[in-house]
Amino acid sequence: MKKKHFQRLIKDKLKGYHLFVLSNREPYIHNWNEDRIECIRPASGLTIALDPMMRACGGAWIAHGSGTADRDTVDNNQKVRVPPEDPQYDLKRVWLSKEEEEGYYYGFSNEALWPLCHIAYTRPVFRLSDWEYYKKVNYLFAEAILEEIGNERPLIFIQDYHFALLPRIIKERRPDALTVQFWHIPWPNPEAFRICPWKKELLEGLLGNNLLGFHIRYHCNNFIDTVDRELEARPDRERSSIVYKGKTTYVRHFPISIDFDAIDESTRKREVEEETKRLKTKYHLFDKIIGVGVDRLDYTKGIPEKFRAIDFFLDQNPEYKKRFVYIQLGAPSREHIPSYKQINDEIDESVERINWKHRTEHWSPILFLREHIPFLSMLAFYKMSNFCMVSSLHDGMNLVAKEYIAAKTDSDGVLILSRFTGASRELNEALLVNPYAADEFAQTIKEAIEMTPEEVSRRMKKLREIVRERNIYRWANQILTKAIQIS
Ligand code: GDG
Repeated sequence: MKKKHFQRLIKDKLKGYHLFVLSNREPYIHNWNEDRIECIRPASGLTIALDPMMRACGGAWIAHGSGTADRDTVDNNQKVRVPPEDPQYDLKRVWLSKEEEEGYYYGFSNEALWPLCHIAYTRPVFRLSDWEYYKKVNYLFAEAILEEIGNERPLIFIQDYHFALLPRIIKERRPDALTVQFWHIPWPNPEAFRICPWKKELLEGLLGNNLLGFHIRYHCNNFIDTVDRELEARPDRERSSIVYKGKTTYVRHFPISIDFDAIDESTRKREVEEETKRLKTKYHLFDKIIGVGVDRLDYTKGIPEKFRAIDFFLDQNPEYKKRFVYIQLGAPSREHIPSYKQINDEIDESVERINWKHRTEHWSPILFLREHIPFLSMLAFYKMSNFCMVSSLHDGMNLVAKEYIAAKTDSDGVLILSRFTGASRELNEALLVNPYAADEFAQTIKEAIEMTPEEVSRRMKKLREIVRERNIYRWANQILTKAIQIS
């Protein structure tokens, strides 16, 4: 679906509704840089995905104001028009104290719910104080929205696991609100979920939604099974819905995607070509077989597993020494949570060990760049690479896999993709791997490198057709269309 087509369609469908998007992370952050204010776009799948939809529809996006200059850029209603270069919608900021942010965001959202929903063998931490802050912040965000609701019927599109309680709070005050929530991470099976001490409150909160979306059918089924186990509710598996206290919540899957055309066009720019040359010179990459990976530094992304596979690959195929470089881009994330410190240490340790083991005087196999790199440089890395590795141990969707495909304008790259990502359900022409199985993973790296150019091109062309067609506009259109249909 083309952006323009989507804009026309959705404007028409949303007549009579006032659209609100709600997420923890802002789509635009204002920061002080010495005596100048600069605006950045953060590295998060969901903000990158939803900004194009808001640009198309207008309305208000409500999010936590986290930038050092955020307070200096809002009006009296805590709002600023964005995008800065071409304002098209309101960003309303909610302010949190350090304690609130610590308890709600780092604590309950990311030390309890994140590991609870991802089966990556990191234990969730359930602290009563974090839970209290989570409840409080859900109320704060609900207030911020309720202040904005006017006479038009509100359509509130809630993002993610930070706001499981919010739909019920809104519904108590505004029963006419149409609430839709998209859960960007997996939903685990009932056995995994049952350990949460506040499981009933979370489920009741989510059942305040008219429509609840997940990336894949499997997560919908897990959610319905969990509700069936924990609450006196009536699940209807045929219609994929749940009736609880007389109200119906529809549960549907909507695989999220990217703005294919925007990435495709950006990658064709001369700046990206120039950046490719600059990076190849800087890191001595001419004449090398190049692998690339882009991840937030998170224990669910399977980064040490990639390094282990490279170690195996070089042990088994020493003829590739000096001819091959794997570049891992890692944007720092949630750094002061202990499990994240641990994964960062583990990554450093394994890069050091594997590079030491295989290195020669002028060559090391892994180039690890721990930084948030500019978008165009990321495209340049994609463009120059022979293959990309996405090795998540568990991932709702994974947008990097789709971005890589969109950036491969010459169809000259292979995608190696973990079977445990939502993306693997759609991207059949990728080489699918189990990241835990280092030997199989190493074999797959070899297969990617040795694949004939014809086969590389055949696979990538098919992948590009899939992602071009199933893009972010189709995703947004499908969710909003469904919401309006059931309202
Ligand atoms: C969650 C779910 C789901 C990363 N490093 C840099 C950078 N990035 C960008 C990527 C991509 C995004 O961040 C990461 O998105 P993912 O989808 O891969 O992963 P999560 O952040 O875990 O997202 C996930 C997603 O929500 C959407 O529903 O797919 O399953 O976990 O867009 O490009 N961007 C730049 N520099 C970096 O260094 N510019």
